[in-house]
Amino acid sequence: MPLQKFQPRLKPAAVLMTSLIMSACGSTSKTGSSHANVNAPTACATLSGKTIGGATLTTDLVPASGTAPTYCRVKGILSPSLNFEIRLPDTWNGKLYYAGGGGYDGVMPELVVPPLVQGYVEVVSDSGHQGDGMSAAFALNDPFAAQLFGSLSVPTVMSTALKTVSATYGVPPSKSYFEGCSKGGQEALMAVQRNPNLFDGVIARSPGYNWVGFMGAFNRTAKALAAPGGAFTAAKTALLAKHVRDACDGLDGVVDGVVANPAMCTAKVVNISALRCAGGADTGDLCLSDAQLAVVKAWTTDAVFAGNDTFRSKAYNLTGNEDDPMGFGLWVSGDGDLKKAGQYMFQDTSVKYVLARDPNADSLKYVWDQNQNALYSMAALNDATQTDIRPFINNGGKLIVWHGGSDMALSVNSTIEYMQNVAKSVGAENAAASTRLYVAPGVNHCTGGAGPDQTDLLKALDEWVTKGNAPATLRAEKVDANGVVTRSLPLCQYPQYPKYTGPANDTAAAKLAANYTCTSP
Ligand SMILES: [Ca+2]
Repeated sequence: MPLQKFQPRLKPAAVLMTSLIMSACGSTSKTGSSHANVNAPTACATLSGKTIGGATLTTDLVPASGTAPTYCRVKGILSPSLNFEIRLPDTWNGKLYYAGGGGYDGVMPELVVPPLVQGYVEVVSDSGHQGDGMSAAFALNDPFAAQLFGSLSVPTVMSTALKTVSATYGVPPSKSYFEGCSKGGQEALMAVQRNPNLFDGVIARSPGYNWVGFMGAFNRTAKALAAPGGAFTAAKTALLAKHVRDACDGLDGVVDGVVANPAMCTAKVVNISALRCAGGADTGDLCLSDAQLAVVKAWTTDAVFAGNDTFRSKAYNLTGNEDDPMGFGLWVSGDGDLKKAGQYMFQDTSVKYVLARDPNADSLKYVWDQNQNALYSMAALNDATQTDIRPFINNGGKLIVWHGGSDMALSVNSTIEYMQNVAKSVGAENAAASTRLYVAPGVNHCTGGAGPDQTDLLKALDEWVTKGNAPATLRAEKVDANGVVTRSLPLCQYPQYPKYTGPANDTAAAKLAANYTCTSP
């Protein structure tokens, strides 16, 4: 079947809110059980007007469109304003797939086609409020909405979804999975930590799990960019990216626009000071001013704040992909117009509506850890930083964590640090038996980028949960608008990276996963 194609739109909110896309070409499961005769029209007829779990359901039959099959769309609202949708397939495979949201949520996630094609019941919600995914305004005067957003919407909606599945098919799902990216990745880890029995398997992609830390890092970088002479135009970003590629691209065995082995791309190798403008003032597009070098320094050093030891965000790597259209300009610099950058917008709305609780507050003058009560409150709501996930593991849960190596929204190094701390907390044996960490080189936030971004993680998770086939090296593909695979790489278990081991100076060979070997750095 054709692979799902993600169409990137050049807005951070859109990226965050439509970031659940993954390729999938697994065959449709056929369970042959008693629910096999409940097709989508029957499901709609069964559920229309019913009140389940406190929500009165409305249904409509959505006809097949493009790659999406016919399905029954069930809508409901849990009081006061938690909107959810349950999407019931024509032929149920007996399992449930819950897709996470993005940003500050507030909108219903779009249909994720591959799980529906595979016969999953699909569940989504707006997380409890309606609004702009780039705005935290909902949280100012509605503490319940803030709690739903932070941690309660998923278990609340799941309670109703499980009852709805049983009412439709006569049996609950045999397995339930959660997958989300960015805020959805936070929702994934939140479920693992606080509702360890809710899902049999969880996929956390590019998780924004350390809300206090990553928003604080956004604030620090924004201040560096706002300093006199600190602004980064697209030309400055292109200069930086090329400098990094020239130094590091070939260190993984092939010059292909992807720095796949960041461990070798050290500060010494990059030697960023070689870009300094003579005298330190900005003298044009061929060098960086001292203020711009200070931005790079902020970007590439850990951000650590007063208070709890989880109030931190790891440094970002220089990847050589800073000039990607979905890279540094979109997320960090705004190409010289800071207030258009995703990170600026997120930290600004967080200061106004969550920390300072003053819509007129100036985030660039706000000291991130000046109000410890505010930080602890934000962490209590949103931080999924617990590392002892033994309740989830002991319940048989399997966790796949994935992060794009060139993510310029959330640092891949923070995710690596979290998983290293999980291993310390649960023990290496538990971690190896029940968790996996993959870093996809050259991939942007959730999707897109120079590197192959598509891997069927749901299929890997399902085979792990249902058959005990633990995932090892997976396969990542880059797919063009026509569904054609244009490049592939092995998706290696961290800390391994795909080292090129094919013929030299062979552009075609460099595009094939078979010519790479997962290698320790
Ligand atoms: Ca390379």
